[in-house]
Amino acid sequence: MNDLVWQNLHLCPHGDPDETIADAALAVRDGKLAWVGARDALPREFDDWPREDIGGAWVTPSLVDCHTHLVYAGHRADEFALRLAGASYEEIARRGGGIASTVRATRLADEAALVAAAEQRLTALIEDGVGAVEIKSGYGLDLASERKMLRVARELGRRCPVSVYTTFLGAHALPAEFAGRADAYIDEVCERMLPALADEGLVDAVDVFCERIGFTLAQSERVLEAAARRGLPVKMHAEQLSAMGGAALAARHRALSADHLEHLDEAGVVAMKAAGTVAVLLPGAYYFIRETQLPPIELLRRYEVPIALATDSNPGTSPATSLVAMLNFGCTLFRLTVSEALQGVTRHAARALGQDVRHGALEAGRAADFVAWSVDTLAELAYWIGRPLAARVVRNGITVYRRPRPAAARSTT
Ligand code: DI6
Ligand code: FE
Repeated sequence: MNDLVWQNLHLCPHGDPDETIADAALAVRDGKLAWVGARDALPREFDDWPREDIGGAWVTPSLVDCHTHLVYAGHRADEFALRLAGASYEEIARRGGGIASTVRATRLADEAALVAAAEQRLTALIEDGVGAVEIKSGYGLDLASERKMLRVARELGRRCPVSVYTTFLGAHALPAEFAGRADAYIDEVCERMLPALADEGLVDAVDVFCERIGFTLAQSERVLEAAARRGLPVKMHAEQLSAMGGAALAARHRALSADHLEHLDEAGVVAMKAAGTVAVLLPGAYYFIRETQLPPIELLRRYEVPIALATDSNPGTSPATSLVAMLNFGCTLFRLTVSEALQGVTRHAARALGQDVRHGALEAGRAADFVAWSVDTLAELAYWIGRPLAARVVRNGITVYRRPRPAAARSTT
């Protein structure tokens, strides 16, 4: 069913603008790519398949948002106003605001309310070209509430035309009931919460916020070890607000990724390179908290550490629901090239999820997940800010989103 040849596309099969096919075709069988290449090389076996003409549009793999906190209740616009009046993110967190305020709201919300709130944000991502998304827990901070968040993430994966990968971030912040007892909370995370949630099939990976306002290196390492005992891949929020050595620790534990990394040093870069750990940069958070310490892009380039970009979509430091906007932020703020940025939201982001066999490239055998863009050049994807660019989003060979054409264009045809 749905066997189809998509033709007349300007294909960028691996998210690398230096590697494109001007007049390409994709043959899709049972939702998977049966063949990818130049249209004039299409094998004879596809001659009598139905055709869908894409009109010469640029086509890339669907984008991968490899770091989000999409599931939560409420928002923090009030805190934003406090920050505009001079308070820092860390000060607000130390006063019981910040993550703790979203935890209070999320604990009170039921699953249906959380699904409804997150589905709006996820829909915005999908209509922006995202075909796979990571969703973290971490606003529950007790077993029942973390379970609720992860169940909501799984439900979003069933409802919405996108692949959802869940990450257990029980060690995101210290819940109020454990004030002054961080080690006891880490016991709870490692010995009770993680095993229970993993047994329920709710956890695809494990993350920890290694930071002055989060958890120490020693506490973070215990979380990584607990994940390893369950055979679960790990990642880490590391070196965001201070240099703690989290990235090197993550690399020692063969982490899929270390994320944020503004304060990463050369030893951390070397360790990440050796371990194959992806550097996930989050320019939305850098922008929103007006960070000034830049991640060490030159070092990452010199050691050829793969760089991914993600939204970090969350209510406190990155209320962003456009991964395409992060292309512009990554290029403008971090001076990434367009090529680095595009590969950062396709193949490197897929690798940061440990899902590079499934997502982030268009090759025979993979899912037919791709986006047709209304741009003349790929550089426009990193150029426009806030302009909807995805004309058509295809998942498993089926169009799941088509951007309505403006009324003026419709009336002339
Ligand atoms: N780093 C972040 O940027 C988010 N979490 C984290 O560990 C912020 C989460 C929030 O402020 O709600
Ligand atoms: Fe984050």
